[in-house]
Amino acid sequence: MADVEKKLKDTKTILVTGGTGLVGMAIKEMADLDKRPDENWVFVSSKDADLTSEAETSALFEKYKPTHVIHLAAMVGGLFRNLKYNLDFWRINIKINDNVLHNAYKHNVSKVVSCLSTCIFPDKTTYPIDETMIHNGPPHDSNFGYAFAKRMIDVQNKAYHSQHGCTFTSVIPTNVFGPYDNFNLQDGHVIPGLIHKIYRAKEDDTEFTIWGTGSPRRQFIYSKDLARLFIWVLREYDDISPIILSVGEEDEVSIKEVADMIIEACEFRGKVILDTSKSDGQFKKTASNAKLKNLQPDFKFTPIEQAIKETVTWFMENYETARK
Ligand code: NAP
Ligand code: GFB
Repeated sequence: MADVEKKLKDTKTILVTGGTGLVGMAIKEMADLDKRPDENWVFVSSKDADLTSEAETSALFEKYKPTHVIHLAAMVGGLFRNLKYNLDFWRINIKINDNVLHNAYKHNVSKVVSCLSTCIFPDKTTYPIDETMIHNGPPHDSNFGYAFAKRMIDVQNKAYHSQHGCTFTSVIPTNVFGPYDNFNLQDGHVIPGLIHKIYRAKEDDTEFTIWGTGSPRRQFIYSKDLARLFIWVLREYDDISPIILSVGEEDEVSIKEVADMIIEACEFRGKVILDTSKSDGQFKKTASNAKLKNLQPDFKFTPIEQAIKETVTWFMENYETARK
């Protein structure tokens, strides 16, 4: 009996908020591939609890009694959704983050890993950007609501640590893409948006339109690579200061270059247009992954062309059910 009790006592219950999204689904796939006997993973969405509600968040924590939390749930979107709804991005994400972190504290969760983003860094900055620079000036104006809400997670983590000794930390992913992304043309990010547009250009035999000049630069991380790194952070990284999870500066590509990779992956032979009437957003947000490389020197990222091909294949095979 003692053995069973010990096993139960040592079992970690890992609650993943935002568990049905792009990043959550990738973490689920990677956790399933690397099962541990002492880990019980629970993936939840807004159907399980609307985390803007304190009561629903508290009931969720009561129900699952998590020992660990990966906190992904957020109002998320690409440049054009952020341009339209900066107030909502601020209000909704502030509520979700306060409810999740305060319930994690109240329910004695031993570790929380939350999610920031490389787009929250100061717009006027030196490059490459690193983890120490989050609060060194205002973010790009296109997404200030989201950016300030995300920056407050870092403040909250420091406050829960200094007042209560909590191990609440965060990761700072760069732009993520992969299966289960949001392919909605207005609200989604650039890679799913371009994949959806090229799919429709092929179907309707029309031209393929890239918004903006195509010259802004981004570092893109495949969701499955991010998921493997997230699981490592949950298991091994106990510093409360954030860690950037990104490909290297040398892997930064322009929007036009990534569009060309998608054209190649989709074997599109039609006309390509650059609609320069649309915003370019932030020109670049080049981040350093030196801290990650120092801790995980052997980590291998999936080559972007392969990751894009896998994402295109997933979208075509799941077109009917994909978020679009
Ligand atoms: P996503 O695909 O839009 O998924 C968002 C998840 O959050 C969904 O499971 C959604 O559940 C849940 N959610 C949203 N509002 C909620 C609410 N009020 N209550 C409960 N759950 C709610 O987003 P993602 O791209 O996976 O992003 C995950 C995390 O990574 C976010 O914190 C985001 O800020 C961060 N991040 C993303 C990127 C990127 O490029 N995608 C880059 C850097 C950081 P429902 O579907 O039920 O609403
Ligand atoms: O992924 P994205 O929407 O967001 O990329 P950001 C926007 C860039 O891609 C701009 C160009 O330069 C757009 O002009 N682009 C070209 C397109 N075609 C398209 C298209 O069809 N759809 C979209 N969406 N863009 C976001 C932040 O910035 O980064 C969010 O606003 C979030 O808060 C995310 O953190 C990671 O990379 O510009």
